[in-house]
Amino acid sequence: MHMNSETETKKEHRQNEEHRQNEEQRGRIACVSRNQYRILFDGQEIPARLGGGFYDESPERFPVVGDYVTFFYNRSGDSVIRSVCERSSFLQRPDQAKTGVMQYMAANADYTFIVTALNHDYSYNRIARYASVALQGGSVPVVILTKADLCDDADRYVKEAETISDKVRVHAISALRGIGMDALKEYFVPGKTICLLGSSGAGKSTLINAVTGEEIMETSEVRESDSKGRHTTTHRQLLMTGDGVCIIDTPGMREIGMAGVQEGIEDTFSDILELESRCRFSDCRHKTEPGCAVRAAIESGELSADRYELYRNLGAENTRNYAKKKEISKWAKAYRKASRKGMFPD
Ligand SMILES: Nc1nc2c(ncn2[C@@H]2O[C@H](COP(=O)(O)OP(=O)(O)OP(=O)(O)O)[C@@H](O)[C@H]2O)c(=O)[nH]1
Ligand SMILES: [Mg+2]
Repeated sequence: MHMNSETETKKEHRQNEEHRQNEEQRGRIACVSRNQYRILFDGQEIPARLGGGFYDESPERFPVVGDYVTFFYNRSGDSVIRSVCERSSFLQRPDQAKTGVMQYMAANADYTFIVTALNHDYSYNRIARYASVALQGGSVPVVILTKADLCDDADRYVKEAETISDKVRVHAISALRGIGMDALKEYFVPGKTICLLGSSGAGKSTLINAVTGEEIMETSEVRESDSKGRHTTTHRQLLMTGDGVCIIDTPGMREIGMAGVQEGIEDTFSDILELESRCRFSDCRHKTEPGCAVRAAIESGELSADRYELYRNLGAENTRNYAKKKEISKWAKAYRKASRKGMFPD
């Protein structure tokens, strides 16, 4: 009797599995390594690869970590990804080789934590860059100043970082000493996704371990002399906590270039845009024109000259990279077209 019911359960399980295999399923990309994907599905990670439908797609249509995808489930091997669902946000940056090609970092992050340590790592300029990328991508930027236990003057940095943009909120924490962690609870809400970006050694993985209460991610010491990290996290990884919060850990970035982020920059520096709109002449270059609201604001101290210069520089960098990207995508399109026609041997 006992044996029988066990066999029945097994049979039922097998039938369920078969049923699931033949149906299209929905899951979420947990990590990507070259053309190997891992999908978070039914509480576990399963291996997957792209279906043939992606052959003609442009690179930004390929799945990235955080993407919701539909796929054909394969219990005993690679599942096959059919399509990428519409993204609510998309974080991207130009590649470090400065070829104008974009690197697609993460999709569907509700919040982007801009993680910066309160040591040599802290940079007003870099935080403004990350904020522009997050806003451009449709994700809410939150600045997390880590290692507050090592800094005598954390409040001064919080105040300064708050002047970067009225779109960013700033928190100083110490994941190791448990300082300021309560303030982060409002972001770690079931169903929400948080992506952590920042330099190597800033404390991204340490923060994840502190929040989850487990040593999920590997961490390692920074170099004494300049507080630089050792690139401990080597790939982007989506994790789901027991209460259903998704966290994306990423490898530390050396720099974050500006490309395709004009609106993000304008959003970050929306106060400057507002000033520009108040100039007497609509084509004011804010140099010698009379009735220039930007110059007046700098003279009165309402706008810092450094911040205005940063806004101009980021915009100029973005325009340069945009021209390069356009040129490259023209070539890439021509190449794809030619290879479809069989003009290139395999
Ligand atoms: N004192 C102090 N040290 C911290 C804090 N947070 C992280 N650290 C230390 O900083 C070092 C680097 O932390 P990680 O979490 O590995 O940094 P990461 O940002 O994940 O670095 P990558 O994976 O290389 O991008 C470790 O030795 C941590 O213990 C903190 O709040 N206070
Ligand atoms: Mg890490």
